[in-house]
Amino acid sequence: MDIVGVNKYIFGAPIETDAVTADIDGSEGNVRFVDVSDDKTVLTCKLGKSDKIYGLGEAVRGINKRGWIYETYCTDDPMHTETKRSLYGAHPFVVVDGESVFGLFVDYPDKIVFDVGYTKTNELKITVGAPDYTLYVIEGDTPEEIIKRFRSMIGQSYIAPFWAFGFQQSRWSYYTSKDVRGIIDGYRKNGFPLDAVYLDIDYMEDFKDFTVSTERFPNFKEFVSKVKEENIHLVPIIDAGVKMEDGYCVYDEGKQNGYFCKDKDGNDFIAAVWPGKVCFPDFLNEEASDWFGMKYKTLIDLGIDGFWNDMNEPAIFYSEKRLADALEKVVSYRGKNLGIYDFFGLKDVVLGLSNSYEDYSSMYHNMGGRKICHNRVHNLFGSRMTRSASNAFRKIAPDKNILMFSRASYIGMHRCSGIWMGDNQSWWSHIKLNLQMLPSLNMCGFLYTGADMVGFGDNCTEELALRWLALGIFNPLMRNHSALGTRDQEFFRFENKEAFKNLLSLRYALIPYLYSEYIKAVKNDELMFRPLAFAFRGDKFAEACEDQLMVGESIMIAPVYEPNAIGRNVYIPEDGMTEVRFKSPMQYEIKEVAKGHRFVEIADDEVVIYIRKGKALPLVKPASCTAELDLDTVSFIGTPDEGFAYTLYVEKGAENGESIIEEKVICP
Ligand code: MIG
Repeated sequence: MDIVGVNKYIFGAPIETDAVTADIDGSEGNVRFVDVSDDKTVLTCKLGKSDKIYGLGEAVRGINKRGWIYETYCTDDPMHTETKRSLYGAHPFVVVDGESVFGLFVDYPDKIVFDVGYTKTNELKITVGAPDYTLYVIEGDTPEEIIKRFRSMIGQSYIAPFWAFGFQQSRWSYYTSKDVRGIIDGYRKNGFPLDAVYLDIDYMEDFKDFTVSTERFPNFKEFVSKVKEENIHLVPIIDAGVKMEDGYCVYDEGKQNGYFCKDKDGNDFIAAVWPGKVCFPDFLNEEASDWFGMKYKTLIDLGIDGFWNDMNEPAIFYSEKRLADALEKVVSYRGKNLGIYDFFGLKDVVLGLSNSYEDYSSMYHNMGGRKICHNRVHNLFGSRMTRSASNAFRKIAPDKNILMFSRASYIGMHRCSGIWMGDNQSWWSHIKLNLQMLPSLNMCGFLYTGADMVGFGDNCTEELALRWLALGIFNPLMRNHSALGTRDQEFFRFENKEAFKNLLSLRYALIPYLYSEYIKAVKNDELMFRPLAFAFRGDKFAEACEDQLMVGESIMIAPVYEPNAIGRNVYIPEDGMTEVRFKSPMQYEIKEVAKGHRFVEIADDEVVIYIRKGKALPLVKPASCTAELDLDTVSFIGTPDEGFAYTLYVEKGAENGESIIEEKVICP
């Protein structure tokens, strides 16, 4: 592929990551922005007072990333407070939008620090741990042009199966097939739509990957096919760690063939996660990776057609060695009169057991015969796990497009999988974080994504659930998921059933639009969720807007994300937008609105959206699942220009493991 406007600079001896698929000639040496004092500084660059920085994918804070310090480092951390520097995915791509406009992709699979006006308010500084990386400087007139160029460098984004645009219900955990049955009935009997139910770690036998508890899920194959007849897909979780247990075939095969990560002496590296002691498949080793991928066949043969890969940063509760050291240290405190610093020291010993840098430093990979310390390739681990599965799916079931999404990720993985936004909380601020992360992830190629709706950790309220749902219906991955021990939050459990049912039905009415806009974003290397700053360049209010989004070509959303609100301030960026106030897909009011700021009353059982002037929004008759959506029922709302035509994408089966997609042009 011919990519113009990209300059590639190779420093030292970078590790091959596969993030970039385009052939781009590289040169060694200095870049024009570079003003570096040492070889670990990728660059420093001055920022004008109003320059904006976009990108960084999965991260806390706003769409404009300015004013914080971020680290791209796959991290298992369920507390997504605004002071965190990294989350589960590592997406080292930024766009500087100011007097000069340019994009930067630092291809380097260990930690990179992006100091975006934190240490010095007027400076962007990027540093790496070792001077072995590839820097791409991407030119373009606008952020969107740069993003498009970047996306064309890294290859086309993953296309999820159509059914995965349906509503999906999850919880840690539905323990038995009876529990799952109860969830399906809860939705179906109340007339709520549903397409999938998730199986979290407790479906397994002792947390062993690719096993199913025969006690809790007897006749699993029959059960899967029974619920499939009701148009429900079951989506099991797969964890990165393989339980150490002689006689468990995945462990035995991995051990015999040397497929696990090693310690410095060449023995299998042993950590502890859910099953107790585990070994990690060496996903950086092609042969081991191919082997693990084919293991998904066990579940695919039972009728499973969707998976989520978890704990693949990889998350480590503790390692044998560190636990031994820690216990020794703890014992050393015995009998001491603990001063306050000793006391904190003691606490740190225990708190520091999980996900420790020392553990990652003592784990080794075999990359094409080279022994590579995990530290150097940390951010590739989860991506390679997921790629191993996706490569295998094509061999195992080429006639299906199997759903796949992962928790950890690096750029490049967007070609074979989606991601979810990890363990958020039932907090009001996390509705906004969900909104802000969507465009940032799109910039980095991740289009099939969504947050755990209504919040994973902590207890939600009915009001929070309704408000979150009003944004959730636009997430491509629309999944309600919650943590062990939290309040039940399946939508049929709440009091105002009618409201939940209406909002869920609205999602189904919107699916053909959302799916089509998603496919367009994939095919054209564009954003499905655009900041107003991109759509209305030069308008200072649009450029500062952090809580509204353009979704596809026709609409703008402005959800409520505060408790006890009667509505919110909305910025209307252009004249002639159509405000649509939905009570249900069938019941809505329309009015034309003029450019400017306005307070819009929005009740918690309503969704208000805005259709762009000259555009129209296709809606279909809602159904109880995606399989029953009838595209012949499309109708349009809005004020389409004369000659307006809408390009609809429709999935027609699968081939080579990918959806076959048909294009249909329809007119209002
Ligand atoms: O340590 O499998 O992000 O979605 O429910 C927690 C249990 C492990 C973390 C995942 C979450 C999942 C949970 N897992």
